[in-house]
Amino acid sequence: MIRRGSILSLLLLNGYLVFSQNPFIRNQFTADPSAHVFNGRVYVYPSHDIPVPDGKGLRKDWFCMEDYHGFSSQNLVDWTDHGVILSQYVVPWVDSTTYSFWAPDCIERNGKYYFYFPALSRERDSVTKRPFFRIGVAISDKPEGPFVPQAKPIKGVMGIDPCVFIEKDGQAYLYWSLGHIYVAKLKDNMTELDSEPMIIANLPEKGLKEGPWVFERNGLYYLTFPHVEHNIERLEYAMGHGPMGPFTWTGVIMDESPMNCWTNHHSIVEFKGQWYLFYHQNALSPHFDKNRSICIDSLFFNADGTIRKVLPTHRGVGLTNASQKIEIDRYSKISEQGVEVTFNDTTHTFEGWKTIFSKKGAWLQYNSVDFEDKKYENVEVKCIAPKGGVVEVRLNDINTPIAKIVIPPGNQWQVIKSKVVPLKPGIKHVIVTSADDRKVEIDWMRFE
Ligand code: FUB
Repeated sequence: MIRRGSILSLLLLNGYLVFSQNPFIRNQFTADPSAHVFNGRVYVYPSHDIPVPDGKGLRKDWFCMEDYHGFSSQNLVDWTDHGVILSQYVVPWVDSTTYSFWAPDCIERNGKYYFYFPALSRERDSVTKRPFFRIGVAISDKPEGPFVPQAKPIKGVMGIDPCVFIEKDGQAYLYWSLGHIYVAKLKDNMTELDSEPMIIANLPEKGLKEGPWVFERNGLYYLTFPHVEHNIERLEYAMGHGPMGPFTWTGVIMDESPMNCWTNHHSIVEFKGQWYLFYHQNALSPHFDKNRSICIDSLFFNADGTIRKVLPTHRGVGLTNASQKIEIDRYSKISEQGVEVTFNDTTHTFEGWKTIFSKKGAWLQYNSVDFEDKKYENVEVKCIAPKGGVVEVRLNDINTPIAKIVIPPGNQWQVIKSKVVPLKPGIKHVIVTSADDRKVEIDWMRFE
């Protein structure tokens, strides 16, 4: 018989992660997410930020990336980490002292998967004698890799942030950035240019532009990109009638990071009839914005094809099963006073967050919890209340509390189990309210 603990270890060994909230990868830093749907699953190819190892990388306060992981999910909630899909040490042309595996992309063509990645090459600029960015390709039979790199980078391309788009007629296009945003056709072999690089015109002249992402919807072509209009990047877009434009600057998809992360880098993908924006922030590294974390939120279009601005959320997307840990610190709405969210452990941020209630009536709401067709009898809450405390749990479709959690005084985490009233199945929003002014900290709750 397999015990519950053994199943958990098995899942962890296979890199199984369950997070529908933002950020959705919490055991490592990730950035620059390129998302694609392959074989009915969403695959995300991010950069893999690491804290700069002593004496390594380019600078202590700079990006440091030595490999790429691939992630996939069939529901945007349960994620599989496919492990290292490409390491800088196996690419012959890359200067592996530079830890410069920046934003990648991946595309499928005729059953093969082509992974495009920028890195500082072993070549040196003839004037500055410094390394410069090239873009390489690595190939696999599977979207999860491992990918085998080509011996040389793509001829004629210098820059970062590759993005590949294949038009309905089969023509593939490579986009990248280096001050401007460039486009060129790719040959059928997907490893060589088939046209001269062209600068995409009509984009903002001032302020850094990078990270192009191109997609088509209803015959309209979208060139989306991070741009520094003020002091840090925001996500903007231009629309056109073909993959090479001409494009017209149209608007802002996401404003500057509320956490002041200097970069943002995104992708936009449709999955099961809903469009999603993948992007990054520095939620798990508030004091060093070169250690970033990838997030997802839903994206919507107006009737004329323009994109509605996306507000970054903690809640993210997807349903949370009522019997799984509901991390209420990833709330959907919160009262203005008497409740705050802090890290469980500020030196080990991968331990996540907790919610601290300190005022009677303070509340937060966590949306889209799936109360399946099951009988729930109890709610378990992991909490601490130094002087004791009481919180009540409500659902959006019932006016009276469904559970009252009475927490005995103590300075250690404890899991308190309380009875819940009989519940109808369905998808509901969970609202947690403090019943008095005593301080109560909550890590998570779940129904059983
Ligand atoms: O991740 C390194 C660089 O930061 C990316 O290539 C840029 O797009 C920015 O996100």
